[in-house]
Amino acid sequence: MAKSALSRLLTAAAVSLPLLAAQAAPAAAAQAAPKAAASSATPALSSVLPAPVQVSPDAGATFRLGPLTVIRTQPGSPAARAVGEQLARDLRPATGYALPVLPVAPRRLPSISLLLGAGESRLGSEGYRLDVTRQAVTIRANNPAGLFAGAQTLRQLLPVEIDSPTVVRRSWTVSGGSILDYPRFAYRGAMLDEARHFHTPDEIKAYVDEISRFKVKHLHLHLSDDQGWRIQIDSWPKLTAVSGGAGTGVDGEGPGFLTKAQYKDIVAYAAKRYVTIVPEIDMPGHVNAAQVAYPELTCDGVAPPPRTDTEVGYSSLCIGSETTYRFVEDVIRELAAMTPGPYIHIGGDEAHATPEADYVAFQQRVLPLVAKYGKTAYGWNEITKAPASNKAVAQFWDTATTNPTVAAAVTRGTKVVMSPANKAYLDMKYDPSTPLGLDWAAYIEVADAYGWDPATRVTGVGENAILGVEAPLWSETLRSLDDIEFMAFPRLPAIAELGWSPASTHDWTSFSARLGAYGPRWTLQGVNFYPSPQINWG
Ligand code: TNX
Repeated sequence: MAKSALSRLLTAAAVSLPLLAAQAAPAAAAQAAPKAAASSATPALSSVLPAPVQVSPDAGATFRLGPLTVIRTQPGSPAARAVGEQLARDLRPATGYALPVLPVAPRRLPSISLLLGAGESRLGSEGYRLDVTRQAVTIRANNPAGLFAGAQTLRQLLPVEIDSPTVVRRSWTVSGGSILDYPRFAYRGAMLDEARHFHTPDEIKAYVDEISRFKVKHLHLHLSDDQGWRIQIDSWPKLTAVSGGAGTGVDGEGPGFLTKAQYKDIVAYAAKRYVTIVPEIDMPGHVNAAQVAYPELTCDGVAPPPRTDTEVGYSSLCIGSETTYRFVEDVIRELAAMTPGPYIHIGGDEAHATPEADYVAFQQRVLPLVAKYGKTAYGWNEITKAPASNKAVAQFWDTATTNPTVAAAVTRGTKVVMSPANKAYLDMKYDPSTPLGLDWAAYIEVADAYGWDPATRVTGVGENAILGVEAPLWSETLRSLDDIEFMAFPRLPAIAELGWSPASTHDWTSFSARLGAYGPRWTLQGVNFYPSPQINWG
């Protein structure tokens, strides 16, 4: 509602301005124009989410994006060109400008340049340098991923109306100066639970668009659980035929699953936004849906009833059965074959129905299977009970700040992604009045999501052990994209900033001001965000 009202207003403003200018007395037009057009100022160079490493403003050097602006990309680099084309597609709707993408910029035309060969090793593979002068915006990076990150920064440096889906007549200016920027952690992720409620390929793509603006680089898809199985596996077709069918969501909703073609299409779509898909098949617990489809995956061979409630911890694969490992290997092989990213997530959480020794035996066989198919094994922190986890990535979801098993694994080489449930879980309610979500770990307001440091959170799990952070979104209570957005925003940018920005920039006053100024962008994008009372929305 707010979205369409605002876009109507903006459209009306865009249409009425020339009329005003033509009809009214010059003095009246001069008064009306700035009021209607300048509903927001040019953002300061320091207003970016997540906070950049270094910002050096130059008050004398405002850049003006105009109808003649061209986007120049590194000659000979199709990837740089693709980032330029994407940036042009992002900036055309609101500006209405042509923004041609060229390998050279004609002299004297204002240009946005995306250039490789930054020659600065500290920028790494994702960093960038952004320079704004009167004539040009220049983004330099070592890799196309850095150009994409710089382009996301540039979008935020343009006035908020740049996120309008329709043309807005205003002056498109960027504050002068330089930004030097690169991530603190390599892994910055979000997770979406496809199993409890299925979310369509279009909804997943929309989420990819929304998270990639904040330099989030991984989307972990939780593709199986007790209720449903959401990814096509050719060698076990009943997984989706039965457990991706009607009534397989929480409360009997559904159906839904991703075909291999849809999955590959999502992978390719995400890759264009420098987002890597991380698929998860949860085991040896959370497998009721698989056992409904294939009773031979239970120890007694009897199919359990389908489940659409939200209980956890009651199902287990049959650890002593070779059928189990044939199943697991088939699934991992097919998943690895359709996943170009480096990780296969094998779950491993809440296996309360699997005896401890069996759990370890299972992981000792399964963790190496992921490596056999060329991928790095990734699992919830319980996998650190198994010695084979020393080459894996463990996702810390505990609410406690000590976990000796995880700390011991770290000394053996295990890397950790931090997702403490009472800080990083996007499915937790903001407060008791939040209509969606759960509250078993905590109420998580924006200040709680932002108010922790991944490198000091857990005893014995320091900066060097940490691969990064991830914000999981479990979907027991979430159906639509609106629901997803309401829980993810505005907390996702908080987690993104903990993953990207140097610890030295951590500051609630700064973060909350930048977040507040971002609100109107979500409104213009049609993103349903929670208007937290902790934030002064711009
Ligand atoms: C715990 S956290 C789970 C999920 C639930 C979630 C709800 C974790 C690894 N497992 O099965 O969906 O809580 O917040």
